[in-house]
Amino acid sequence: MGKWWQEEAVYQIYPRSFQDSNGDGVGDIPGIISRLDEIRALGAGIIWLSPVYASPDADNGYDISDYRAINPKFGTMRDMENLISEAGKRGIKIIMDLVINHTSDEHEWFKKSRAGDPDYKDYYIWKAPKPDGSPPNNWTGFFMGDVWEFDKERGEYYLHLFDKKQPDLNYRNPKVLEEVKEILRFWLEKGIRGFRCDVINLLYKTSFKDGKPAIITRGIEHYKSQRRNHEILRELRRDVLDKYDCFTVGETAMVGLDEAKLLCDKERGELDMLFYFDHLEVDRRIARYVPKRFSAEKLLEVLGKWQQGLEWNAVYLENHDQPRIVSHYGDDKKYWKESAKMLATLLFTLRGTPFIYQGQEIGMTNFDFTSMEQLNDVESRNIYALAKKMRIPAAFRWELIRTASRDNARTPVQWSAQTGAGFTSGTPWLGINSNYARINYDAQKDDPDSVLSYYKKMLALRASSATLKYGAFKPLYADRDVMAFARELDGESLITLLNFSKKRKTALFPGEIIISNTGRTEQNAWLEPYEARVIKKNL
Ligand code: ISL
Repeated sequence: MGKWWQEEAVYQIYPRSFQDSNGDGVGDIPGIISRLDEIRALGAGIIWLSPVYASPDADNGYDISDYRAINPKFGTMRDMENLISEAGKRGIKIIMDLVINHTSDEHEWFKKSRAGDPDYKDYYIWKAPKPDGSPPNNWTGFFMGDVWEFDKERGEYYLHLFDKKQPDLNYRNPKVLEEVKEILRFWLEKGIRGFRCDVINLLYKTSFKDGKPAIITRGIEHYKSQRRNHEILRELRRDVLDKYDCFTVGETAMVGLDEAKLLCDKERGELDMLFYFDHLEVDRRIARYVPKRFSAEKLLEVLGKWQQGLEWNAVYLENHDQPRIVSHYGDDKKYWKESAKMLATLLFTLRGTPFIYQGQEIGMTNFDFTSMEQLNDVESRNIYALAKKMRIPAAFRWELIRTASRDNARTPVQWSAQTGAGFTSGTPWLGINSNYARINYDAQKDDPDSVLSYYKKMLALRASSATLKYGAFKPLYADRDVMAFARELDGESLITLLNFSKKRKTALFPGEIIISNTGRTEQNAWLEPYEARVIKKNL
């Protein structure tokens, strides 16, 4: 038996798109409470709640204006306490998003800092302009634009790696870290059992020299996983987290394996696990924006590297920043159901804590928007504007957005075939995919052959199998379309065999089929399009 956060699966909720309870078109905390039974029925024991803190929503809550208050769109502090206790009654623990690289520019700290208040003036990263008035250095940001914003009131530039409404905190100022510790204590005392730590490897900026030439995030070598960043994580652990039964999962931007090994090293005590991105970018260049051909061989190579390189992984295929996996590595048309189940087979047979993103369990697909006006995401809008400036043709620009936009994952959860998809009785804040009449929770909940039922079966299988939870990972075979790997423990081997293509493929690993997405129980020598099998063998 491992720790509780190794035994359980996590369900990520992006609150504004999960369940609306009051008809204002925005999901809310009472809505989440009304769906706890569905999450329990799925088999997840932990919820990761994307930000619900007070926020002007320039980046949908990842710009926090008060860490101790709830965004009124989502409810009240009482609703939040109620959620923690209602979840607890069902055996579900809650972790929150911890966004401490930056705050909102509407946070009190920033307002005071900008005004030059002596207690707050060094809470953020302020620099004088160069003699010609230009920004302090040549860095570029994560949202495809400038990282320096000139503030007239203060007469200086402030740093923002993300949107200009997300100024970066200054971790050279020891007071900032003390504030963060207090915020952690505040939520842990309320019964929160851990944190997903937003861009947690970017906290400390060691130098402000110009960056090396790069297309995006020029300058990152001066602030990614710096020595002091590691120390900060250890300090948070020692002074706060160690006093509670909780865990952390870091979201680590552009992280490499060597860096990750340090961040997750048990003895060092920095993070319990982390999210990397390599496995979602095997068919992409420049983060996720330029396509290249998919290869199962490449995917297995990447997965194998991380599965074997780290003692424990955070395993995921979707989140609120990524396109839907069935539209990405699967087929959201003819083989929608088969490929959604095949990808579930992959997710739950890897070694680590599995993370399911809302809607993934019913095979939700990318959005079906047809124009930029339908999008909300700040990153997508910036990329579109940049591409326009670069004179990239309109059709190509749209293609970029369509395949990679973060809004693909942010359309409301499709609960039923009713108007508003059972998400809202009002006008949804972001368009609902018109396939909701076909793809929805109600249509799947009692159908033993549905994607949802398959997720439940896979979760139950993982829960009952020490080999799937703790067995060693061993790559077995891969080509462009097919992959096979084994999980091995105490003389048992469970082999996952997956077809990522629309073609029939020859492949055979002898043994007993314990689950398959075709319902097949007898072995044969080929795989149907997107077929998945888990095969048991004694070693
Ligand atoms: O999206 C990414 C990977 O494909 C990365 O660029 C990176 O994960 C991301 O930009 C950082 O994301 C996190 O912090 C952002 C916020 O907008 C995202 O929603 C959040 O997940 C700033 O807080």
